[in-house]
Amino acid sequence: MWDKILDKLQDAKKIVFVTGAGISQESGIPTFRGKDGLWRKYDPMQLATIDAFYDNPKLVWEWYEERRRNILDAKPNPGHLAISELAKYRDVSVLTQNIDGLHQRAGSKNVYELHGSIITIKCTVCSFKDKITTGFLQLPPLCKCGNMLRPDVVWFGETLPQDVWGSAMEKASSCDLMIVVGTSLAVSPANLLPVYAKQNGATMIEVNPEPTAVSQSMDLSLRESAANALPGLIDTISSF
Ligand code: BV8
Ligand code: ZN
Repeated sequence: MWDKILDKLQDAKKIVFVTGAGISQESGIPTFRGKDGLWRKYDPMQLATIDAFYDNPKLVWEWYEERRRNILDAKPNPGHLAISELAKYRDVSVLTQNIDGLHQRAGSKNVYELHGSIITIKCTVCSFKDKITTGFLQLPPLCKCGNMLRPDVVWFGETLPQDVWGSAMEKASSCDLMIVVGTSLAVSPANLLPVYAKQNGATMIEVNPEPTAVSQSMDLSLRESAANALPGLIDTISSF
C-alpha cells in the first residue's frame, strides 16, 4: 500500500487539505461531536442559527465571546505548522470548517474559511464588517447604524460565502492529492469536497483517530491524531 501511495505523493503538485475541529483539538479547542464536544453541552440549534440569535442575542454573543477568548489563548500545534511548512515545497490550499484562524496563525496563506471567522464581526443590516480588536462594552454590540452586530460565522441554514465556496469547489475538483484531517464530515456542503476530489481522480488520504463517512473511499487512512501524523506525512511528501 505505502509504495503505491509513495509514487502518488512524489508526483502530487496541487495539494488540498480539508480540515475540521479535530486539527485544533490538540491546541485545546474542543471539537463539536467529540466526547468533550461543544454540541454535547450546547444544542447547536439553540446557539448557531439566526433564529437563536434573534431569540436571545446576548446568550449567543456570550457563547461566542467565551469561545473567542479560548481561541485567542490557543496556539497552532504541529499539525497546523506541518501544513504551512509543506507550502514551501508544493502548491497547498487549506479548505477549513474551523473559525479559529489557527491555520493562518501557523503561517498558512491559501486558507479558505468555509464557515467564517470568530475574529470578524459584521452588521446584521448594513455592509459594515471588521476584525474584532477589543472586548465589547455591551452585548450584543451595536453597529454605528444602530443595528446589532453579529459574529461573521456561517450558522446552520445559512449559505456559505459564495466566493469562498466557489474557490473551494474549484480547488477540490482540480487537486491531485487531498488530505482530510480532523473532520467527521457530518456537515454539508463542506462534506462534498472529498467527493469532488475523488471524482477528479485525486489520491485521498485521511488523518483521524476514528473512521468517518468517507473512510472507505480513502487510499490511505492514518488512525492517529493530527499533531502526531502530519509532521511525518509532510516530511515524506517534501522529501521527494
Ligand atoms: C447550508 C460555524 C444551504 C459556526 C458551522 C438535514 C440533513 C442534511 C443536511 C442538512 C439538514 N438540515 C440542514 C442541513 C444542512 C446543514 C447541515 O449539514 N446540517 C447537519 C448538522 C446535518 N448545513 C448547513 O446548514 C450549511 N448551510 O446548507 O446552506 C441551505 C440553506 C437552508 C436550508 C438547507 C440548506 C451551513 C453549515 C455551517 C454551520 N456552521 N460552524 C460555529 O462554529 O459556531 S458547522 C461546525 O460544525 C463546524 O464549522 C464544522 O463544520 C462542524 C463540525 O464538524 P467537524 O469540524 O468535523 O467536528 P466534529 O466534532 O464533528 O468532528 C471532529 C472529528 O475530528 C472527529 O471525526 C474526530 O474523530 C476527529 N478528531 C478528534 N480529535 C482529533 C481528530 N482528528 C485528528 N486529530 C485529533 N487530535
Ligand atoms: Zn450597520
